Amino acid sequence: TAKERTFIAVKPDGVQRGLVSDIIGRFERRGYKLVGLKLLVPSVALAKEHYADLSSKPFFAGLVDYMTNGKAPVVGMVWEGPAVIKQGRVMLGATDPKAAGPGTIRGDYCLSIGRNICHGSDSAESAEKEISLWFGGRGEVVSWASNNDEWVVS
Ligand code: YYY
Ligand code: MG
Repeated sequence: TAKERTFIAVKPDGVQRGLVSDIIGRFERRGYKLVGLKLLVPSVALAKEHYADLSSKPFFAGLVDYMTNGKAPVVGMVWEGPAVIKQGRVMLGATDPKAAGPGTIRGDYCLSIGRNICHGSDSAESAEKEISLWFGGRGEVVSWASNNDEWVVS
């Protein structure tokens, strides 16, 4: 639906490399609406919960350290619009950047699965879980009417 929401994050390598504006810009220009935005070094508990499905994987400890060690923060976002969960994943590109096509964020800017610069929810269930995990506080996700709405969605 037009009100579908997803959680998109720029990971520490994306922040360190100065790719925040590009990644935000791609979603903005597509016509999606920014309804949540924050910069933070996530706690270990938050990162572990965010990646709970991967806790048995050999790369889990390294993944949590990379996200939480504070060498750079994470930019967490909530984007809203038609099919944004699926299209957000398409815009990110394949998890392994070596398989990501040109025109995708990962295909354009990175080379290694362990430094793939961005995150996007992979389903309605994970979007709901991740938005409430990263944006717990009252008013942190903002519903607003864009003047572009009638020109983007009909
Ligand atoms: O959702 P997505 O980020 O595309 O991939 P996931 O399978 O959920 O894995 C999360 C995260 O873990 C991935 O973005 C990089 C890292 N990772 C890794 O370092 N090595 C792997 N073999 C698989 C995933
Ligand atoms: Mg995932």
